[in-house]
Amino acid sequence: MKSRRQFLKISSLSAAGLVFGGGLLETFADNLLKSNQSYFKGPYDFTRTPTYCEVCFWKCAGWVHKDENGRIKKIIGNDDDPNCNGRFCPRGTGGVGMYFDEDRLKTPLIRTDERGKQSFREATWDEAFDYIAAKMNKIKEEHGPECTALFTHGSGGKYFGNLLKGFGSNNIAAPSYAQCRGPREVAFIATFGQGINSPENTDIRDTKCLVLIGSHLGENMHNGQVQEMSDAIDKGTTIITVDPRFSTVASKSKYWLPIKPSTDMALLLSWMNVIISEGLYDKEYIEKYAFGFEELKAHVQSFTPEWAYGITTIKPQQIRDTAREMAHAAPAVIVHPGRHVTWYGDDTQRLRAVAILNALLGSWGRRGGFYNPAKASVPHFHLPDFPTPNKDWRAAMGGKYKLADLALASGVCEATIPSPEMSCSIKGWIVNGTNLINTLPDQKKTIAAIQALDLLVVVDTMPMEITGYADVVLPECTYLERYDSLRISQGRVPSIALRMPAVDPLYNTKPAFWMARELAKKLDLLQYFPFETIEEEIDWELKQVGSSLEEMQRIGVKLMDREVDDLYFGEDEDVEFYTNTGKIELYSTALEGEGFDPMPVFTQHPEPSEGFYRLIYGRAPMHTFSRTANNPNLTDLMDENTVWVNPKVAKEWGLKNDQYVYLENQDGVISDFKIKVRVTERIRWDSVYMVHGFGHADKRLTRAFGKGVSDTQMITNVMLDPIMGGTGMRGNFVTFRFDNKKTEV
Ligand SMILES: Nc1nc2c(c(=O)[nH]1)N[C@H]1C(S)=C(S)[C@@H](COP(=O)(O)OP(=O)(O)OC[C@H]3O[C@@H](n4cnc5c(=O)[nH]c(N)nc54)[C@H](O)[C@@H]3O)O[C@H]1N2
Ligand SMILES: Nc1nc2c(c(=O)[nH]1)N[C@H]1C(S)=C(S)[C@@H](COP(=O)(O)OP(=O)(O)OC[C@H]3O[C@@H](n4cnc5c(=O)[nH]c(N)nc54)[C@H](O)[C@@H]3O)O[C@H]1N2
Ligand code: SF4
Ligand SMILES: [Mo]
Repeated sequence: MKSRRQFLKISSLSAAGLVFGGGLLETFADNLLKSNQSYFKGPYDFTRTPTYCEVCFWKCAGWVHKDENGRIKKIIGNDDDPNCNGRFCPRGTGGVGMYFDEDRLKTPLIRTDERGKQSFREATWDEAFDYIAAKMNKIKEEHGPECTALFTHGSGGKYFGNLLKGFGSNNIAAPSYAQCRGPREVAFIATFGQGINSPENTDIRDTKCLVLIGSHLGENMHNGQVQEMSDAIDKGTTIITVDPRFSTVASKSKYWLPIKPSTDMALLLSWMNVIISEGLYDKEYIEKYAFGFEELKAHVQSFTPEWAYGITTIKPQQIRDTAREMAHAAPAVIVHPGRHVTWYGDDTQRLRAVAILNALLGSWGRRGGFYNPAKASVPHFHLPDFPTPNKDWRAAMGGKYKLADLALASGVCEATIPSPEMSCSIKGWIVNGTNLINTLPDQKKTIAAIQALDLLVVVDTMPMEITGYADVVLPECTYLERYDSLRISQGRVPSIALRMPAVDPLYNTKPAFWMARELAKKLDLLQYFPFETIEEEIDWELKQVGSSLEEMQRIGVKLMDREVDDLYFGEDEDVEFYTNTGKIELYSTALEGEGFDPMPVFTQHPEPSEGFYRLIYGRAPMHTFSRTANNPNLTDLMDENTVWVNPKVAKEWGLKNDQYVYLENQDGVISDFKIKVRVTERIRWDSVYMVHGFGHADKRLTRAFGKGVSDTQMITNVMLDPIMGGTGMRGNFVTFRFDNKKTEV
């Protein structure tokens, strides 16, 4: 294997061998200008360039530092950035590994054998774009432009999005909705008329009581929240953790409620029962702002802690104590809405229960509860109108899921599989920055959709599983080698952050902006790309808000003023909520209007049968999904996942710590690879736990291939949320095997 030092020699930057500073600065800038047409405006300190992190979607802003030879040394947080306060998490610090990873995609590829076989030939960019444009035009002629779709997660989405919209389709979806936070957004919009979004508007900094229901902050390393939580813990804030697993944060909590998985709704309803029956709710707040209190009161009357005990296994006294603890802290209390909430199919209703509980405690709009976030309004250059598509994914799905406020990645996938009910199924996908094979549950379905396509284009930095199915692979340079659209985050203070290249792209890789624009040329859509370079576009945008590219290159992050001083509700303020009634809807008229329960009800979910255990999953602090699975810096810290098994279960099966086993799920799917057993009291006996993002099946990922088990492979039962189409993934059960031979039937 090449050492990193040797590897770096290929970079034109270090090949230039320049020592910069002083008089050499301009030569250096000239060189950069020639080599990648960067739009640098000097003079400034080239040893430190601004970026925002692409390792997860918290998008912390930081500085990339280089040594005197122009080699990347480290990334550190930008002190002015509210998302990170100058500190990166371990993944962000290890992000440079994405640049150094010698398994990266290096040049455009065109498939030579059937999909999934991973056989490609190298191609020029021009050939690749010609191929794509010809196929897209053919789809347009034969089926209409709306039979194309974009899946995207991460920065380049804006440009591929404009390309697709200009082409005539608005099937644009991200797995961060129907596989992640979708139910939360729909539930909070139904209740408060406003979603949570990202970064979450939880006022953890000033909270007195933080309730985490399956949200595993600390392992979920979303930076700002984790920092605020750890400060809060130091200040003695009460933490209540509800988790079938003794998570890292459970160990810092005053109360750990090891709930029986899938029964959270019962706990939430009984908390409401205690808070209402003991008169602990915020009467003034409810009186002034809420709609449907009497209905809710009647609805939860029978959901006593004794009732919930039988379902959740949480003792009635603990339910009462924790409810009182929350009420005592109110309104500086947060019943945290979580983020990855697609669990059991009734997720929108569970998150409605979370929202209602917050309303009863009066925490929405209050200090230490949920603040009102602000976002910088940065004008975009006015583009010509996009053509109106004849239909979209929703129409293809028969108009279901009216309350979903964004497209469903799983819905677009579904609309690709030809079926008699569908007049046109989707024929072409562009997939940017999302490894759909490991991201969408029910891999068989994802692959069936892919096999029905006329065109699959994948834009990625790594040879992830999804690239193995592509007709054309377009290698993007990493975030350290490119500009991207500005980061415009919501927060207490509106902020913008710049990402610019710290170094030239290695190999024959290019940024998304360039790819989308080159494709636009081939498709005659250049009117949607009025700027020749992204630098010009960013500079134009920045100038509309009194900044410039040159300023942002120097400072990286700019804080703006809030337009109105409305972080919290004022004393006795009249507030109108964006709901049908203009009130906080404890009783949801929107859900009722669509034929759903206006107040959350408890549903009993299937339990594992004898010898099977519920598969639950989560995050490790040093990895982000499969994004980091092959990152040399982070695999050094953790290179495989383990399966957590309760000692009682281990004894029954004769399992020992560190022993490798295969898993088999309820549908007879056996894991491709084996996984190490971790025997621990920290998991309930009815469940097993693993970290998502491992068990990679693409051999081109030399560090990640075959390491651990992919939870996605085991998730074949999808519990669909009838309200918004979220894909509940925790209704899968696994058992242990000592080989992976398929039993003959
Ligand atoms: N089984 C299971 N499924 C899940 C989850 C789970 O916990 N378990 N979690 C769900 C959640 S919460 C979410 S948000 C989604 C996330 O789903 P995804 O966003 O699809 O996550 P990844 O699998 O990391 O895929 C990211 C892809 O982007 C590529 N990439 C990284 N950097 C760049 C870049 O700069 N440019 C380009 N073009 N590509 C890049 C990576 O190589 C990788 O192929 O998954 C959901 N699906
Ligand atoms: N390090 C790191 N941090 C990340 C990410 C990452 O990949 N790596 N991804 C980010 C993203 S996109 C997201 S969406 C978030 C997701 O992070 P969160 O929203 O915090 O968590 P989840 O993945 O929903 O939940 C995981 C926890 O739920 C518990 N759990 C399982 N079943 C149940 C149940 O029935 N009831 C209850 N109460 N708990 C249960 C598990 O034991 C585990 O502790 O993390 C974000 N932060
Ligand atoms: S939380 Fe960590 S990985 Fe995510 S953007 Fe921030 S530094 Fe990067
Ligand atoms: Mo997510």
